[in-house]
Amino acid sequence: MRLSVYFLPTLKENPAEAQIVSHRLMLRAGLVRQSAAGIYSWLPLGHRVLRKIEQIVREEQDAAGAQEMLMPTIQPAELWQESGRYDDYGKEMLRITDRHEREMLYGPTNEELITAIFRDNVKSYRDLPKILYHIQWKFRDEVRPRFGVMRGREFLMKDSYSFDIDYEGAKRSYDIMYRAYLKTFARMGLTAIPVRADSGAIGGDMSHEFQILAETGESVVYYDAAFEDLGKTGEVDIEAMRGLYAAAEEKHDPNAPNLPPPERLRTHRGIEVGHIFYFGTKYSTPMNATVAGPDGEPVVIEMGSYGIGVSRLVGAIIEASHDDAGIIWPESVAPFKVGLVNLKAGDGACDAASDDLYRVLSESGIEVLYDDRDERAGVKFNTMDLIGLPYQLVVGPKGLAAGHVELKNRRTGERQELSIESALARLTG
Ligand code: P5A
Repeated sequence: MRLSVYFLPTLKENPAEAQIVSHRLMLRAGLVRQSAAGIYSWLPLGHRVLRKIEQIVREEQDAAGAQEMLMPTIQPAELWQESGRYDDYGKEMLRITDRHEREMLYGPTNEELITAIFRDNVKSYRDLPKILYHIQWKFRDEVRPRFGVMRGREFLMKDSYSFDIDYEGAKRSYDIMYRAYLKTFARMGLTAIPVRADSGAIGGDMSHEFQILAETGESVVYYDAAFEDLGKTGEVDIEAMRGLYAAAEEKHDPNAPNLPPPERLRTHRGIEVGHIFYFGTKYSTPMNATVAGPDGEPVVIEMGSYGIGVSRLVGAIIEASHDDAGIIWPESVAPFKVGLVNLKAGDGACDAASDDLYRVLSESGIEVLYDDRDERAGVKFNTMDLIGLPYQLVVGPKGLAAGHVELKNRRTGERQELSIESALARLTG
């Protein structure tokens, strides 16, 4: 993509309305624009990141055996009256009346709808277990939408739902999602700590939140310092994690048997990027979702639900990975891998070399954002640092005359002078 034609409205100044660094950077780097309180448009650069995150989530759900589908954003009120949550959900639910005076709502979550679909279409225990998921916009009329996409009113969620014949099966499904979540977040360069949590409005007996440590997090978590070491290895040792103490503030128990000694007990603020629930028959009983068991008798199905805040993750990743100059994208979610900077647009040699690099890299399947604008070098470097692409490939007249280009690693700041061939090999290898 050539920057001269790309829609990338960056801001020099910090927007006054943004209180936390990720929100400031998302506005400054031209990722999003607010359309109403807690409701955002995703501009091309932000949209690319959102889609990358979504794709990692999708691949790990598919690998775990979950099946993707797509439910609508608008749901009928009747389903929520069946489960009993229509009144409970209160003002957070955006209620809509259609032209026939039917009560509808913009879905804040999908337990009711998926339970109805399951009930109407699955008749035998032989069809279990199943895990279904979709990635769809949700609406929650939060009292205090804030921190940009972190606590929005409209937000993108991946929500999965598991269906099993008994508790053992449901526990297995829960563990499958628990593992898939750790892998998912690790692929985004995040260490997520699974903490025991309250199940709130979703309900149920067992629940874990996946928390990213960050000063700006809205939650407080208690955890064993050993989690920090597990994160550092880059490998996720799930068995080791399961035994370690980690709890949300409201679940913190100073008498828990696996509580670490005081010097290893940490407390920190966290951002909740995922939340999983086992709630048994909370929805299947009132909604009468049963299948025929082995003896032909109806059995009420056991369920769980599993959410990931896809749009929140964009903000959470920036909170975890930035410096004073801007965003530092982990390669797996970066909108482009390389920012190609032509330091002297209009100069015959620089244009020819840059155009050539752009073509060769693009043909090798590398995503390149090519700054071919007629701007000062300082402006170009600032833009690149702000938008945080993993590599910057800089083509300037002096270097070219000496036969080299410069490759900068955004994370380490390391710069190397390389021949064009070596730079290409480095980026495509
Ligand atoms: C689990 C899937 C549920 O809704 N039902 C379906 C269950 N869980 S949850 O914890 O309420 O939400 C799941 C994840 O969605 C993100 N999230 C939000 N992101 C941005 N703005 C919001 N207002 C918001 N509310 C929830 C979180 O990442 C949460 O873990």
